[in-house]
Amino acid sequence: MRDTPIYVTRPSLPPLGEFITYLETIWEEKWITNNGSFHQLFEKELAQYLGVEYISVFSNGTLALITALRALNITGEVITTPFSFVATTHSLWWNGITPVFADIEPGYMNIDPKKIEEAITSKTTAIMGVHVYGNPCDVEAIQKVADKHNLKVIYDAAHAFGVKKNGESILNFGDLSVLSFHATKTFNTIEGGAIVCHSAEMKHHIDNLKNFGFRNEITVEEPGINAKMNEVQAAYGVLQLKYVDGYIAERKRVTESYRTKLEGTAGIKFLYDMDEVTHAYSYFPICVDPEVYGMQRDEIYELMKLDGVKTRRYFYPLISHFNPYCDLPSAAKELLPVAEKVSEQILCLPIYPELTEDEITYITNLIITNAKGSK
Ligand code: T4K
Repeated sequence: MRDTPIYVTRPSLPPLGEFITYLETIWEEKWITNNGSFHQLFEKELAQYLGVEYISVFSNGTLALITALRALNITGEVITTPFSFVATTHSLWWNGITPVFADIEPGYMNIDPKKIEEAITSKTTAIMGVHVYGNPCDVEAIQKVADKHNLKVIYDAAHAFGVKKNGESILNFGDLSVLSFHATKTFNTIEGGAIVCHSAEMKHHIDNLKNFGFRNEITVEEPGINAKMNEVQAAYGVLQLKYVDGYIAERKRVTESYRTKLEGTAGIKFLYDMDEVTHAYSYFPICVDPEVYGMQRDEIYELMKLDGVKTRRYFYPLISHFNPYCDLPSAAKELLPVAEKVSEQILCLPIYPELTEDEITYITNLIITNAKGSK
């Protein structure tokens, strides 16, 4: 048992001294929220870094998801994945939309475009996919289904900061994409999020929505919300952009080290690589096949916890098992066999830039020595 636990993640913090300099500027300007200068600078630099044209930053990813649906006026039913963080489906609920769960494909654990088509009814207005662990959904196939049935496409891209496919930002697909900058993410602003859109008009609309719906001092255009990012978060974000490439490089190191050390362990599977994808290495998920590994995922999870390694079962239980959603017809287990199985086998190992090679060896040894057939 270790003296200090190894958590599934630790936030990447920018140098404190530099951050204090930024804070001093905010203190001098006495402009601490409501589209201040750091907010404006952050949006500009973020758009450049991500390779997108229009971005609106938010106080967190969940409010950004809720606002994205509102911005597109989505109603009725939306087809989505049960294999995600619960905020994905909650954002539908908060808009009075009925979630319709479709199963995932086993390779990347993202929503299966074939299952989307089967779930379409006369009430369907949109598809909400999630780039789980930053692995892109099959965006081309999803767009094809959407075009055929005249549906909007929203991507929950909470895990997909900086992810590119064939050199193109994954955030440029679909009608809107939503990021999270929560403390646990590859890129964080403590709490935070953003919506990526494709026109100046839409950005203007989203900017108004996150500011109570005000168009100007005396005109409220629509019922908006307060989801603005404050200046302290935005300044922190501007600073983080200077360091994020380093964070990603270290996460890549951790990923490669895990792969090398765990390669060939019976019953442990990695997610497939996508050759054409530039990753953000947000998570390091493995699948534990109990028949081959000789132990259930939950057993190895508990054993590792006892040894001070706090892995997480993202995403278990499935969203479709949670109280608000379990009675929906689409939540029936027999309709979601792949998601049900994956959710029983998935285990996310610790990943963050400061994770040392010794710690990685400690973690992988726990997995290897508990495997069936090892001494
Ligand atoms: N869509 C998707 C697909 C998402 O994954 C998320 C968020 C969202 C939407 C919503 O975006 P936000 O509204 O959050 O911006 C965490 C995060 O709270 C959540 O942001 C994230 N997904 C989800 C996957 O994970 P928990 O309940 O697992 O977090 P927690 O507090 O247990 O933290 C995990 C580990 O991180 C801890 O064991 C220790 C470490 N940690 C955490 C914090 C907050 C630290 O070392 N320091 C810290 O300050 O949900």
